[in-house]
Amino acid sequence: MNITIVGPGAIGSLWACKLHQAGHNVSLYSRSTNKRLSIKLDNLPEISFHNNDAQRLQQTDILLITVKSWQVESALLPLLDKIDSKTILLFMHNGMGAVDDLNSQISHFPIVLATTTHGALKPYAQCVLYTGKGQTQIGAYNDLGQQCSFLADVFNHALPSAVWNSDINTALWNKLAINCAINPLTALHQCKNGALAQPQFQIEIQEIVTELVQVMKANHIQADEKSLLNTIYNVINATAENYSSMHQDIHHKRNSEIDFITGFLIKAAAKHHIELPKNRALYESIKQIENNWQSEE
Ligand code: KPL
Repeated sequence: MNITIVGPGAIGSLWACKLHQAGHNVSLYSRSTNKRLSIKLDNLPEISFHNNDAQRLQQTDILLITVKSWQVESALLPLLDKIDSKTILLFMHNGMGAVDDLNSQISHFPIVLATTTHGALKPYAQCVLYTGKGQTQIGAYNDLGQQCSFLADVFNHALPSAVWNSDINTALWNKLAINCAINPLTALHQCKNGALAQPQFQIEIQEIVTELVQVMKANHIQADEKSLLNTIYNVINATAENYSSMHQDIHHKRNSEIDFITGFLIKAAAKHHIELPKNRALYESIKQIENNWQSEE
């Protein structure tokens, strides 16, 4: 298939290499002005991809958008009049709400959402390391997207395991819950994910989860405090040596995804008049750090 990856960061680069190895015709779209970009996956020989090639974009079957949630709109809007209306838009990022914000402009395309737990690290521009095996769940966002369940086979063949989930919204809410618990705390305490297993964080994590479950239930997402806590501690332990994406963003003074993680949760709660004192405090602390850099500039 012809696949274009918009935003070859760590996860985008991992998929670019894996889909290329699986025999697909992969090209990239990025901020770089180079016509070709090379990426080396682990110790394998580097692969040279076409970058920002309008003709390849026009012929693309799948547009895999792996930019950060707050970059989705600015990365995608300029490409819309350059792609065929049958092109599948496949979004893979942390957080929720970015596609809702754009929906009125893209609803005529098949739209598919994905969430992955594969680990990838991009230590420098031309290199990506596959740091942890995970699972990818893919599911339809709109009616046209319902016809795209074959994508699970395409992605599973390239990098197992990938499954089609007919209730992707629940999968995304569960990933959101994990990110709400781990990301702001690790960014504020400047620690690895594993540090959150220490007893001093237990009450805070419990409070975050109690609020999450209230909002999930109000949004008709099945949620149970005990099993959600269990899932979160499993991720904390499985990714103990990782720095969360929000920790890395804040550490490098980049915009974080807080508006699409805790911010999305707060907006969803407000629709049901639910107060979230713990999550709101975390949201405001991260926003304050970001605002301080802006006023320094
Ligand atoms: O998704 C993640 C992130 O860092 O954004 C987790 C699951 C917390 C792993 O680090």
